[in-house]
Order: sequence, then C-alpha cells, then structure tokens
Amino acid sequence: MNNRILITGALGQLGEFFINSLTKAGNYILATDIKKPNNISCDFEFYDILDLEKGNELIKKYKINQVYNFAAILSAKGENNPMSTWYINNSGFMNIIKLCIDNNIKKVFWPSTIAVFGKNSNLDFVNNEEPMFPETMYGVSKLSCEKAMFYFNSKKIIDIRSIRFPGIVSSTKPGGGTTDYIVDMLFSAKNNENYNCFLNSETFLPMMHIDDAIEASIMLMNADKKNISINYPYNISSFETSPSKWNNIINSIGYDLNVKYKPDYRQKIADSWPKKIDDSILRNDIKWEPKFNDIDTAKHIIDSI
Ligand code: AKB
Repeated sequence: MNNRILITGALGQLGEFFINSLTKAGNYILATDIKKPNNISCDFEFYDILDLEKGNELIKKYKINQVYNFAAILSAKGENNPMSTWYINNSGFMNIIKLCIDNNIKKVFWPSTIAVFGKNSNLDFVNNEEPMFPETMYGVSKLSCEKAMFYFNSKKIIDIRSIRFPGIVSSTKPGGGTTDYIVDMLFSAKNNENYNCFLNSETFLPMMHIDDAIEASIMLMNADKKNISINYPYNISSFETSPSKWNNIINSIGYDLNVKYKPDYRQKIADSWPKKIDDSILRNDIKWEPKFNDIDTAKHIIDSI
C-alpha cells in the first residue's frame, strides 16, 4: 500500500474512521474540510473543494497520489437548497477529477448513494442497473456524477471506484441525511433521552456498520482492475431496518428508549428509496461480505459512543 491520500470532507460522518483504517494500513493521510477539527490524528488543511487553486497547491505540497472524495451535501439538507447542492456536489466532484488528471493521480474513491434510486426503481429489491429517477437534488447530483464516472472510467482517463452507500451506523453523528435517525436513536438511548423520529415507525431502509462500509471501500480500492466488472458504482447491502425495529433492538440490548413518531418532509424522501439492495456484483467482484448484523451493529456502536 503506502499511498499518500487526500481526504475531502474529512470531518463528516465517514472521515475519522477512514483516516484510522487507512493510517493503520500504512498510508499517509491529509485530511481536509471547511470546518475546524477538534482533534484529529493526521495532518489537516482547510480546503473547499470548489477552490481549484488550493487543491492543486495541497496535492503538490503533500505529494498526494490518491483521493477519497467525501465532501458533499446530503439528502435532507440538500432539499433546503437544491441549487447549492447541485453546485457543491457536482462541481466539487469535477474539480477533484480535474485535479487528479492534471496531477497524474490515477485512483479516486468517491461514494455514491442509495438516493440515486427513485420510485421507478423496484424498491423492494434494487439491482445495480435499476432505472434511476431520483427525487432529491442530492440523488440527482450523485447520479449525474455516476454518469461522469462512467465516462472517465470507460475512456480510461482515470480510475474512479465507488459504492452506493446506504445509511451508515457509526459513533459519529451524520448531518443532513434521511437515514440520520439510526445514529440519533443510539445517542438518545445512551443519554437516557426520549427520541422524536422524523420517519414513521415502519419505514424500512438499508443500513450498515461503518466498519463494513470501510472494509468494502478499501477492498474495492485495492482490487485488481481486472476484477472490476463495471465502470459505475456498486450496490452494497448489509441489513434493513425500520425505526420501530431499531428501537426494539436497542431495548433488547439493555436500554429503555422511548420513541415518538413525527414524520416530516424526510418521510417522502425515505419512501422513494430502496428497502432492500441486491449487491451480488460487488460480492462477486471483490469477495466481500458484511461482518455485522443489525444487533451486532447496535451493540458495537452504542458501546463506542
Ligand atoms: C442520506 O441519508 O442522505 C445519506 C445517504 C443514504 O446517502 N445517509
């Protein structure tokens, strides 16, 4: 391994965990974000992915040879400002690709999302190539970057690798997503607080433990090119849950969480997303499978909060 990796949006839900795993695997990490870190275990620089000049400077200064591009506006927050969601997600993506091409960086990881699907997809079990008519600007922006990814990969201009993440369960709170309740509930349980859920009790969505998401991403990045059978993102799947099922799981491991249901505009977003995912292409190509089921995930994450 031993890559010199730039991570954008490193102070979001995924960053800290990717930093730890990639560092442990022997890589140098430069974390970047537009926020100030409280404490961080690697080098850090302020960097807005819309700023091409600064990106160029950092890549040269730190001799970067790989990028994990996490900076993005998520689904729920994105609906409050669709214009800037399109702009930040798409121009940010294109800027990173341009910087990589200009600086001879050959490989990029960029997460896509289950939000690329919509009501025209078979939401009961979405395969990798379902029709995609996303209903949020976040989904629209990610889908258009998926098309750009396909273009760059097919023409062998750069090697972009990607997974469509479901809701990720971690001990860091996400922000601005439709799946955020999954982490919020763990925090409420741990702090002995009640929780007001913004989705209705029976809304099933795909979720996964952060460690499984990281393992799959790093395995995909390290996979031999000849084993990568598609030029666009892979579906990934671990478990599916609903707020009431998650509540029961949390209480079955020794907590007393009381949840009230007050669905808001996020319900409509969740209703347009898959309930279950077919990730057979990913499993076949990189021989990955999740290690954590729903109960293990709840236990492991709540213990680390
Ligand atoms: C969100 O809820 O917006 C994200 C996602 C599924 O991409 N967690």
